[in-house]
Amino acid sequence: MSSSSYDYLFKVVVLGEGAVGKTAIVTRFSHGFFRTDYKTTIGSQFAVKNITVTRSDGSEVTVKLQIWDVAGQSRFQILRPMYYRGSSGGILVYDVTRRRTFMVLQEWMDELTKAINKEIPLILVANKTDLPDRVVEPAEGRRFADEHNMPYIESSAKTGEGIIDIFSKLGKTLALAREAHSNSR
Ligand code: G3D
Ligand code: MG
Repeated sequence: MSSSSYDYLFKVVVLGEGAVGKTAIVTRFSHGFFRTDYKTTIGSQFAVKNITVTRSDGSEVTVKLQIWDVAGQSRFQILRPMYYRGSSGGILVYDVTRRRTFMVLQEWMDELTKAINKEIPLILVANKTDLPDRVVEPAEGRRFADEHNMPYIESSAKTGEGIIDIFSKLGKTLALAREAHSNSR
């Protein structure tokens, strides 16, 4: 199927502190490789990729995800609300080797909610699980995710662990919610 053919299109934003691995996750998902030489994201950029979602009756829907990789550095803070607009879902990323990136998750959620004036489905991603110097334990991440009613996924953009799962879970949530909504009208 060509990538121009799809049933639903959703804008997804990737949030989190600088250097947690947002660009690495998006690159790994959309191109299937891990690079260490790309530049710090300036402003924002997006990648587009189709995924296939299977309904409970076994039929399939093609979901096109437009994934916005928003710059985490505070000097871009003033621009970010503009990039959040129109997003249907979000991926909230922290780095398991840096506790600070976990402590500020609520601030990222608040910034997003404030910019778009509503709550949208989010997925919590604990990235860099391949590194030996992990400090944020899985139970802590899972608790935060439970408290905010979102799925929790452990990932490594380096090994690829969890990467496809992040996008297929979010894409499925968004597609099925859209269908439930249009069926109820
Ligand atoms: P950001 O987009 O959130 O700012 P980047 O983060 O994707 O630019 O990643 C920041 C650094 O972390 C990069 O290293 C990148 O290679 C590394 N990184 C991202 N994800 C992982 C991961 O899952 N495992 C490991 N080991 N490293 C990861 P450099 O050295 O290029 O700055
Ligand atoms: Mg980046």
